[in-house]
Amino acid sequence: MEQTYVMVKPDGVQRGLVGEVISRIEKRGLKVVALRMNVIAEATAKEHYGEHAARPFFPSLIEFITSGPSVSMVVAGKNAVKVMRAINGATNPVDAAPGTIRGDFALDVGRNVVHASDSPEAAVREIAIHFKDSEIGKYSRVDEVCLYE
Ligand code: YYY
Ligand code: MG
Repeated sequence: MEQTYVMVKPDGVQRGLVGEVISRIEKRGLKVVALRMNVIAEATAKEHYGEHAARPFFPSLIEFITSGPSVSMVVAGKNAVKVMRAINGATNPVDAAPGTIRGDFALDVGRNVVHASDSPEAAVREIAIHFKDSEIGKYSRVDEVCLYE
């Protein structure tokens, strides 16, 4: 099963949206296999968002993402990377469709509630930044027999 890295950002935590986000992930059939709430260290945030280091929004992005507790997850399932990006919606909430997390709960690109890896390669990289192998659980959902053909 494919795995992806998902974060409920500090705005999502402070707005009480952790349960809403996890609920959408679980209802879709994806499986949460690792979960932690913590304040992400600055160095970790810079590594995580390294591809954006030269962008003008980088300093404010790092400041925001380390400003309070966030929730990190590893989410597994068939096409988990692509499905999770679709659940989150477009980066800028103004372009995010209703029914997506960002389309339902956000207005500003810098306060878009959630993160998810944008490719399988990025997922492997990001999972390794945030979790040890031993922190990733292995279990079956009892509904997998119905979810998968
Ligand atoms: O992967 P995703 O989160 O959908 O978007 P990215 O293009 O990777 O940007 C990461 C993060 O940076 C975005 O979720 C909000 C923030 N950001 C911003 O504050 N201003 C921008 N113009 C673009 C991105
Ligand atoms: Mg991204």
